[in-house]
Amino acid sequence: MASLRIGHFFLLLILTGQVFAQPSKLLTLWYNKPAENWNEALPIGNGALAAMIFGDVTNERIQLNEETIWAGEPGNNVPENVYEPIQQIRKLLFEGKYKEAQDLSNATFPRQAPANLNHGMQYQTAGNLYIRSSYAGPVTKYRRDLDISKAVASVTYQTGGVNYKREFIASLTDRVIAVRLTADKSGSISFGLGMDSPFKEYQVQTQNGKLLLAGLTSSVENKKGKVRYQVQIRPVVEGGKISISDTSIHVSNANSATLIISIGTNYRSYNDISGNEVEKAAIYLRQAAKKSYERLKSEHISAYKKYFDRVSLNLGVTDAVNKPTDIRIKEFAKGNDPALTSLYFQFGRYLLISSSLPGTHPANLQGKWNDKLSPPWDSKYTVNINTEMNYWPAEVTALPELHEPLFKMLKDLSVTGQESAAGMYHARGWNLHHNTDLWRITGVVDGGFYGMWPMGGAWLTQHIWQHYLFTGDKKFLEEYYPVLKGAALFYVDILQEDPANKWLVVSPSMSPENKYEPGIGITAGATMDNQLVFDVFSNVIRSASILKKDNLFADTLSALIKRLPPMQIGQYGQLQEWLQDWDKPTDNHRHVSHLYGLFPSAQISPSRNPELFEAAKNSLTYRGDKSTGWSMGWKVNLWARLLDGNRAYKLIEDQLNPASIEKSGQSGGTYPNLFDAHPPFQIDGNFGCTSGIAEMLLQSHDGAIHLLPAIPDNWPKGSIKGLIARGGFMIDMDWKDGKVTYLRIKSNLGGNCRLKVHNDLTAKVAILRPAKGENPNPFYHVSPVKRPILSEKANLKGISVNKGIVYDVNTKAGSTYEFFNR
Ligand code: FUC
Repeated sequence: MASLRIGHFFLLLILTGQVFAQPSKLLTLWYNKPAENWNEALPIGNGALAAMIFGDVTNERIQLNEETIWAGEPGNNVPENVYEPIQQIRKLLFEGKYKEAQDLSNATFPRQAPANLNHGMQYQTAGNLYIRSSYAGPVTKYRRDLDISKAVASVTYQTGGVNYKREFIASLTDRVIAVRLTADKSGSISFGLGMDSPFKEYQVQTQNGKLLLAGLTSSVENKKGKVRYQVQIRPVVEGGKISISDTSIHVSNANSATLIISIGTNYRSYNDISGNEVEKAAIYLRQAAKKSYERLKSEHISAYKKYFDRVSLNLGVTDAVNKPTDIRIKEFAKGNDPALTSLYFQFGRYLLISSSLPGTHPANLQGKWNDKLSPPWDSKYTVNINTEMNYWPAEVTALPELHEPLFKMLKDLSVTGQESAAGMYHARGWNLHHNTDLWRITGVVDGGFYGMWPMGGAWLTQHIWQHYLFTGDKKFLEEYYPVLKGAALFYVDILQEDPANKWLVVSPSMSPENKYEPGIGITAGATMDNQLVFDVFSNVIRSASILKKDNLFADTLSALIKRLPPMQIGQYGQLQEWLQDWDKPTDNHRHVSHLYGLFPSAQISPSRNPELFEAAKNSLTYRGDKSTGWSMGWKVNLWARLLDGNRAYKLIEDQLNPASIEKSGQSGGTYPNLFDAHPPFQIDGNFGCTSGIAEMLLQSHDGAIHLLPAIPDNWPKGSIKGLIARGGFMIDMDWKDGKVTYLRIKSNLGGNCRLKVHNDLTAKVAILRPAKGENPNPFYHVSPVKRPILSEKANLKGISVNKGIVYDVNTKAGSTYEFFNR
């Protein structure tokens, strides 16, 4: 039977009495051979530590990371004496002298960092632990897997008549990595431990039964490498014998062994590296070593499940689930493996839990997984899309606590960013440009073409407001209000009056990384900037009113909002990317920045401004589908917002396409370990696609909870549990043929629950009323944007979207409501 849908599947269970596919099987990545390269290895992590498991039974490699091992030392990278050139660039832009403006920007902010500056530091690997064993006979029954329902990786194999198992966890509770080696015959476990690191200088030694690796990070540009780190590994062995040499530890004939791996650095905060790496590593190691492996593991699993189990997704199960994961990726295009999509969705949640726990740093370009000293784009924080995308799934897939590391980073940036705001722009408030790193730099990175984008704070602070909309947490809003206000204050001070239309615009800036003429991207009033400033100001106005403070400042912002440019529809019926009608329908640039207004923002809607909706669709159609991994991840969300489930699904297919290991460039896909390929590996595409799948099932940005807004033909039947809608509504739903067959809503905050569906619902208890007027629930208030300006040449055809049936339900905080297909 080629295709067993879930309904038949339970029948099969009863008939055969076999456990064919239990949840943990559906949530396991598995392979029948060791990883041949890093993109086949399996990631584990606890936010602070991360590891890649290769699974070679004779020479296991565990590649290790600790989140604060970065090149360099504290310090910002704000250039001096750039205010006057920036004024000059503004003037040139308003005079239409774009090439001169770009040339001056390139000269002011050179591509190579000048001697007294830097373009951000590298996130660096700690090194590798090797477990070396030799076996007399051949190894059979090999299996390597990662169970993301528990966050446990394992390798099992048989040799010499003995069954061996190795298990790997990055403990969420104890800040260590633990490796457990067992066998079904006593005295069978023998291995040697060794370590190395790609740093030129590092020391490996043994001390008090521990294997240690000590290192110092790299000096780059104007910064000295000052992060000291130490990896400490303690083997805890039952039976057998341990022998210790200067640089390695050997265990022979043990019954079982646990390796506890701890890593400490001298990092304390972005401006303080006075910590003691040896003590820090030792404290965590000592505490963890007091616990049995079984206890470490069970505490880890329950801490992990607290997050992971909040959401489950079932898109159907076919016998494709019986194949190894790498084969499933190769065969995904056949269209008969819906469970790979749900695995990929959950893998995104797994990666966020494993790389961004409360108290840790935000997930960087590679989450926390990196085997290099100089990784692609330094594996830092690129904030003109990538860092934001990492956090798109946080709220909707019920992981709001994991947003905290990003918020903490914003607090740091709201301090360091005052240096760039004042130093470069003579402005109050704070800002950053398109990159930051462990040291919270806020200056221009990679020169005056890519780097002249002063909008980092504008985009990142959207996450603060969105967290409030999903959780209704006023204390949080109060705590972060100064960060929001500081971001707005910067734009109050830097907006410039465009002489042609008297609009207020950001200048100089760019529509991220795109150009309108060969080599020229610098601009005034890019559409994305106008949308971002609109959101920054709106968020502060609404926060000030919720928190009953700062009336005057809110009034100032309201006056300024009226003077921002409207969105414009250009000659090709497209949403203009720039203030001028410069878009080319042949432009397939990976960034789709002007569509920020469609997603993640909520400025473009089929009911409120259908012309903009149509123009956004035209723009996305011109841009095409295939691109970098993250670009395709964004497009899944965008097509979902355009209510086109089949097109969104097509992008998922493009994403779940095998990526070749060697390639780097503009055509993304998926590696055998399910990591997203830019290529090379970049984690944002994983998170973007997870968010996109959620957007296909549920949206809550446009005045209502829209259920099944973009359901593709390939998902005729399914169920989702635990997604979150704005206003704190938790949604469980089953569907069939595009109709909601069962719906359960838990209201965390109470208030009006406006539901938009595509079939009649009925309820036993809750009272469903046809919706009337604006949604009175304040979390569903949408700030209205200006009417767009249309080019005379724009030939819009009008759109037709299914308006659905809209209900209102009064809800009480803490109550649950059930609905059925009528
Ligand atoms: C942005 C993108 C690149 C890459 C880099 C890390 O600059 O344009 O494609 O993802 O970030």
